[in-house]
Amino acid sequence: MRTDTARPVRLKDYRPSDYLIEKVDLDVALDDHATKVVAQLHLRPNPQGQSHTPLHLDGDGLTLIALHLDGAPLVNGYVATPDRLTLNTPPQRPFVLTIETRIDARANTQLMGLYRSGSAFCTQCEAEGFRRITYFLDRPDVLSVYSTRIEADKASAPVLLGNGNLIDAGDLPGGRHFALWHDPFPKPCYLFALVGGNLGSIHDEFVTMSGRKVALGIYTEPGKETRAAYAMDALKRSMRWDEQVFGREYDLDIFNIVAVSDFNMGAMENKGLNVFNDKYVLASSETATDMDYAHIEAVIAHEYFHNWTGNRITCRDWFQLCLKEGLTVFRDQEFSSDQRSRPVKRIADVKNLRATQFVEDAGPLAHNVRPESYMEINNFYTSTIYEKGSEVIRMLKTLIGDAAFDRGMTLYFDQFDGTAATMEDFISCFAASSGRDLSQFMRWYGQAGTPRVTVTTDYDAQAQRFTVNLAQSTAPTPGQQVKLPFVIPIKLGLIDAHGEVEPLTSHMAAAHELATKTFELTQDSRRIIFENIKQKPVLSVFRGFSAPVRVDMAQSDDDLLTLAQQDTDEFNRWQSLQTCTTRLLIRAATTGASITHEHLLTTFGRVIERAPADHAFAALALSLPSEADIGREIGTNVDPDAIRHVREALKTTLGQHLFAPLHRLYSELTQPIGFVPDAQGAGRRSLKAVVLDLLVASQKPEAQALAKTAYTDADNMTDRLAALSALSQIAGMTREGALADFYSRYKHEPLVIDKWFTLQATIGEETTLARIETLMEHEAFSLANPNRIRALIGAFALSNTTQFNRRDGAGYQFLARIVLDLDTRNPQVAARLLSAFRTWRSFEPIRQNHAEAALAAIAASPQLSADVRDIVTRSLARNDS
Ligand code: B3K
Ligand code: ZN
Repeated sequence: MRTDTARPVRLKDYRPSDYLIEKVDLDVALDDHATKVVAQLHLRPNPQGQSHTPLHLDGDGLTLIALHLDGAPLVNGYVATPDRLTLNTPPQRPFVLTIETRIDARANTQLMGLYRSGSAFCTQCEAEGFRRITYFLDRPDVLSVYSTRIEADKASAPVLLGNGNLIDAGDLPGGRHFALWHDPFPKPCYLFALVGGNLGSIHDEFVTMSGRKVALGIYTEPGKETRAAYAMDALKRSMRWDEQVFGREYDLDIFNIVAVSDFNMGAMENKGLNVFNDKYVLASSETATDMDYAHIEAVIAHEYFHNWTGNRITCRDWFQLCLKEGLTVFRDQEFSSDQRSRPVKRIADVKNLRATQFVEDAGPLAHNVRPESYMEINNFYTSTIYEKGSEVIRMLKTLIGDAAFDRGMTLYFDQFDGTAATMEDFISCFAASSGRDLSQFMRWYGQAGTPRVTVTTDYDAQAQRFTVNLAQSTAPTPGQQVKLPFVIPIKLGLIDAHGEVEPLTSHMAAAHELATKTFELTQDSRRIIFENIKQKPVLSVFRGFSAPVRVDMAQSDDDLLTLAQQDTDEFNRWQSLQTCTTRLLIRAATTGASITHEHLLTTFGRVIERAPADHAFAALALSLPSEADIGREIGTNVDPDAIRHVREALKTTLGQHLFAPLHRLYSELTQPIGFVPDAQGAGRRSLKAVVLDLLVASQKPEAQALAKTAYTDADNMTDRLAALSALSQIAGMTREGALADFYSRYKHEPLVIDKWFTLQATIGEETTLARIETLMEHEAFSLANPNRIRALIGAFALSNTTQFNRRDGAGYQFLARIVLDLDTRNPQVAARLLSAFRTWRSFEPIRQNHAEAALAAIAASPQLSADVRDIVTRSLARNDS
């Protein structure tokens, strides 16, 4: 564990490296406790750097065995510690440094560098894991050509995989064998990977647009390889899509994916050898839900798309992380939109953005899409970098138009291929392609926080004039008190009794704005006047969520419900109903107002009537805002129990009031159709789940009987889990019986048991914390496996609003204990769990006090990792520093 990173790394201190490593020849002899690594680094002074400086190579917990300079043993002139190797006066000409280290992969519980997962050795190097394998210039702007020779015992590790193409392989004496891999594309060391072990596999082929054959392989735990078929299909679709939409072709002869069960995050885009959390590869209708399939498709695409956005063009430094992540999320979102339903995908993405990024932006961990300093880079793989990073690119596309966006992307690929680039490099391509000055646009990268846009309207019937007033403001975030105005694209439309008002005319708007109906707010405020509007219209604003902002608009409930039924923008149809429901729930939770609202009930009734036309959309429309959504909108002095109470009450009201139509719809939806994991089937099943949930919420005994039947009769995991989830709403023996049955059915399927853990961790009852403590003793639970931790403890802390935020503070104390324990083993996962405290200041004072005490208890520990120290320090800091 590194505890020595007490100084922040700052963007403004960036300097090119004084030395470059052009070529790396690695020889790795795999062994459980003593893997021998011999690294030959072909170094030379960097003409762009300073000369005659010492050479500092990064290390992390390394043991140096031998060191040679140009083939001769080095006896002095160097200092080696576990964390650094320094050559005081390195040659000022090209030279070769040969470094031998030993690593204990079995003892590696951080899962960074070389470690064991199941029957294989594997690696994870991003962000700074390569330095746990050998001493290196571990920074993304040092690009090298790698050859990797891997040697291992043939019986226990028959499969040996590396980056690039396979050059040679063969048997060795003593039951050992080797493979030699060569990757011709210069890359930073964070993209290095190797795998060696006993793995099952499936194989396929892809012919690229220029006719080159690529051998595709997916490797899994032996016996599970047939479950990689959907991932393989998603991979081939991703490869084709990137050719068709971005003109990007794959560049090596081989593309391999390895699924492992112990992994700190989702997956990793190592060149030609992606390593995945098996959760994002393995799927069968019996073990995976539609959501799992959709995630697999998205993550497979994401990692594949990194080959161009991340690998061919990488980041100059870690401050530019959004250069690859924001852009690659944008690309995978576009891919999924093309493969499935675009509006449904958009709604899902926006829900996720608000649930993760808006929350981050409103609390102590808020940071720029391009941060300016960090203590621990691993804590910056956040929703702000990823999801907001993608939104910023989406806005850019909206602002400059599709054609200029496409030309800008092509320019970017042409100009920066093979380099380590910056955000300025990227944006300069779009400035060139659109002829626009994008300097104000860059504020999206340099200012944190979610802008708030206030919208008011005025209709002058006499003058037939409709006025829209827009104003923006952004609250201070840590370290940033003053915010300058952003460029905010606002897509809007006007709806009257006959539908859309068209064409729009305004003397306040530019011609291109009227044509695209995308208006730009670039100052603190702006007024747009529409003429010749014969009837008072309803404003539909931020269509398709055209900017990642919060909107304050005093629209009447009736106007919102009109939009919910009539807006031609599907996103806003969904949004308007959500906004109206959220308002009602907030009024009820904070003032005790009634939750019965006739017009709202009728609108839900209409959604049910229209559901057969678009199942997936109806499922989203019928889902109430989550407890966290409501809390986020309240913002301060939040009482999660009050929120849960009114939300459950509304569900019951809806379930009872609409029981008959819901029941009819449910009967239609339960007609057997067979399981196909496509958007259509998934939409139908998601609607069935939402309808069942509302029926059960009605508290009618016949509804519980429906859920029991649904559970028993289910022929796929999506339906079975939905039924179990509906049953778990009701405390009692039925629930406990179903949970026990589920465990006994799936006890040999760790990824399914994770769902079982999550379901129990998210029950909103006071007994849940005790249940979790018991489950931690369960044979299926392990603090060594990140998926198990996230499924049980992560789900509790991040998704169980009432029980994690218990008024007696027990949820906070529990998490603090786990974080301290886990920190000694896996700091990255511990820090991620700790980020559950990011909303602590939004609660009422009693909860705030408990949360602060729990954070202070963590901060008081003398033994914290850099990861946890960073999160706890920022979480406790006052906002005004
Ligand atoms: N680039 C990796 C994430 C690495 C996280 C390191 N802590 C996966 C991805 O975004 O595709
Ligand atoms: Zn990524």
